[in-house]
Amino acid sequence: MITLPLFGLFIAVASAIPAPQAATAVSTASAAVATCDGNTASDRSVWCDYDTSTNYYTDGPTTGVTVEYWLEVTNTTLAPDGFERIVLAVNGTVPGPTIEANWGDTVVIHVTNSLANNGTGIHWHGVRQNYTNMNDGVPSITQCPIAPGESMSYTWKATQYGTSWYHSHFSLQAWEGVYGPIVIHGPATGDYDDDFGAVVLSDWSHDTVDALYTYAQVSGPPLMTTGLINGLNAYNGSGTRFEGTFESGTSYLLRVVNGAIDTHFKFSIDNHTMTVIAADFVPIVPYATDVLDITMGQRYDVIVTADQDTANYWMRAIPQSECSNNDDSDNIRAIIRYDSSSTDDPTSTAYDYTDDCIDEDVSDLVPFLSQTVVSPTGDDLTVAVGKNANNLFRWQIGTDSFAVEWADPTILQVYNGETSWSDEECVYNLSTSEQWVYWVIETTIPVPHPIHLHGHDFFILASGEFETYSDSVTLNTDNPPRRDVATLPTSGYLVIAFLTDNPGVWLMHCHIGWHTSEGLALQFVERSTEISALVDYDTLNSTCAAWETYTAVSGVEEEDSGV
Ligand SMILES: *[C@@H]1O[C@H](CO)[C@@H](O)[C@H](O)[C@H]1NC(C)=O
Ligand SMILES: *[C@@H]1O[C@H](CO)[C@@H](O)[C@H](O)[C@H]1NC(C)=O
Ligand SMILES: *[C@@H]1O[C@H](CO)[C@@H](O)[C@H](O)[C@H]1NC(C)=O
Ligand SMILES: *[C@@H]1O[C@H](CO)[C@@H](O)[C@H](O)[C@H]1NC(C)=O
Ligand SMILES: *[C@@H]1O[C@H](CO)[C@@H](O)[C@H](O)[C@H]1NC(C)=O
Ligand SMILES: *[C@@H]1O[C@H](CO)[C@@H](O)[C@H](O)[C@H]1NC(C)=O
Ligand SMILES: *[C@@H]1O[C@H](CO)[C@@H](O)[C@H](O)[C@H]1NC(C)=O
Ligand SMILES: *[C@@H]1O[C@H](CO)[C@@H](O)[C@H](O)[C@H]1NC(C)=O
Ligand SMILES: [Cu+2]
Repeated sequence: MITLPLFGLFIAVASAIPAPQAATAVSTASAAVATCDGNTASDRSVWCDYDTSTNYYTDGPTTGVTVEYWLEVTNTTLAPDGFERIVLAVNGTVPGPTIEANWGDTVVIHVTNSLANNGTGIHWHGVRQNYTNMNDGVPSITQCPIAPGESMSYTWKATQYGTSWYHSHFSLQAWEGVYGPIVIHGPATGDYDDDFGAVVLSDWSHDTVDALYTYAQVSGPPLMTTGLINGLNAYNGSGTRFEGTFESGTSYLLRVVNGAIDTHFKFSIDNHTMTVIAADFVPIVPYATDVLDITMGQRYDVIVTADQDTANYWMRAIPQSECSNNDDSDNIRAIIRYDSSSTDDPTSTAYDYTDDCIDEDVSDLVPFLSQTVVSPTGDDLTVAVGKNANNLFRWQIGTDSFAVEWADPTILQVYNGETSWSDEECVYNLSTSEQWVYWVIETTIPVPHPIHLHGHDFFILASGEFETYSDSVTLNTDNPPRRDVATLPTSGYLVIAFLTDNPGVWLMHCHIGWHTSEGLALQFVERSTEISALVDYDTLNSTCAAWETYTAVSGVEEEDSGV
């Protein structure tokens, strides 16, 4: 049992917050709310001595509390949608246990790889890893893969608050089931009564993604069988849907995460309007919507009030056919019940929507904490696709398709004084500190890509669909939307900027699993001269040594980009 001490008030999480949803059972959500002095249902903006106006990039609480988790990656058999298959899972469930902490806590997570035939490495998606680059969990970049039978501990401070997820960054393993929610309790820009907890959306196939990768490389994205909400769905007459209970009159904070390999969802709850209060780890000025666009890797915190008739309602995650390929699009559903004793299926009707794959409108995503981008300098990066010598799809962003070695992480190379890089390592050297950097990311290909940046939130200066970037495009530098995943629109452009305030080796990549594996990534070495001092060499060295020992025996081959 983990205890989560709250500024002098100690509560046992296990009794206050329900266990993560097991993939075999129906779960009803409704979590206790963690609060700090001043934080009440009628004013969620306050958090002890801090509040939603605190500049969390430079300031924030230090609780002195360490929350510790032990996670085990295993090979098991589950039937998330009623169909049994091999899955790789964290602690035997999909999603794995929720990592919970308070803003300002130190989080320590011990990860054990109990798989026989894969390495692993867990990335804490969106977590800034402020001066803790080695804990970013990316094999080939910040560590060697954790070999079978081995463990590695990750330590980071929760300098942000809100919702995210952790997932394996080894090969396609995340989408075999190695993921789970992250909840960092803190203030909020909208008021709510209860914390509903995470609502993790994913796509799902009856074949493993490792098996589908061959097809993906030859023919493009495979058709997915269905999708899951919090690891559950009913498919073809079997399986059980996720269920949640609403008490009439109560307002709930739902923490929506898109953990899919290749699906842009529109998320909605029939008859209910959502108030959106955070985009990724960035609190925003609240706005209302009935249907929410959420692409891979993105999160939205939304408040939903149980203000409708006592009935059952569908919660829906609808793959958008413009960019997603799913055989069960109308059936990726969960149930919200006002009367928890009811067992009837809802009869509610979906909101209308237009099938497309664009982000929520930038005019709605206004960060509550205003920040300005000053005199950025940068580069133009083109996203393109081709076939390699073996006639397999390879994507690129910038000059080359990304390919790096599991056994030779960049951070170790920097530690060892390396300063020259091969083309396919796609290294950008950002040596100046506290400088605004921008990248114009462009594509002429009619496929949108969710672009994810490690180690920073980025600022969205401009974007356009079916448009070519030119110097006449106006860049919005005055409190533009800020987050860690944004869509490079279909045949369009995305201009992002970020501040070099976090020394380390960081990845920027497309969050479509197939594309990451096929090379749509780059890395940047930020303030390289400061990196060695941040490295825990013993951990890096022993993880790599164990990986070398494993590969010498298993002969495992790297058939992807290495991330
Ligand atoms: C990030 O780390 C640096 C260096 O340790 C520290 O000065 C800064 O206060 C940290 N930022 C936050 C928000 O904790
Ligand atoms: C996960 O499983 C490990 C044992 O494999 C156990 O020690 C740990 O408490 C579990 N963690 C959670 C959060 O359930
Ligand atoms: C999981 O177990 C299956 C069946 O035993 C095996 O074929 C597969 O290689 C295992 N996967 C990993 C990653 O260990
Ligand atoms: C991981 O294990 C799966 C079997 O579960 C296998 O198909 C796949 O090739 C392995 N991947 C790597 C990179 O070892
Ligand atoms: C659906 O279930 C029926 C009856 O059990 C079975 O015959 C059929 O193969 C299943 N279809 C799919 C697509 O799984
Ligand atoms: C949901 O909204 C529709 C359209 O406004 C309405 O016809 C229906 O009665 C509502 N359902 C319930 C259960 O209130
Ligand atoms: C990055 O560029 C700076 C300035 O030219 C140089 O001192 C440093 O060694 C370079 N770092 C890497 C890792 O290439
Ligand atoms: C680990 O450290 C030892 C001793 O310094 C060194 O011989 C070995 O090459 C290192 N291994 C790796 C993988 O860096
Ligand atoms: Cu992509």
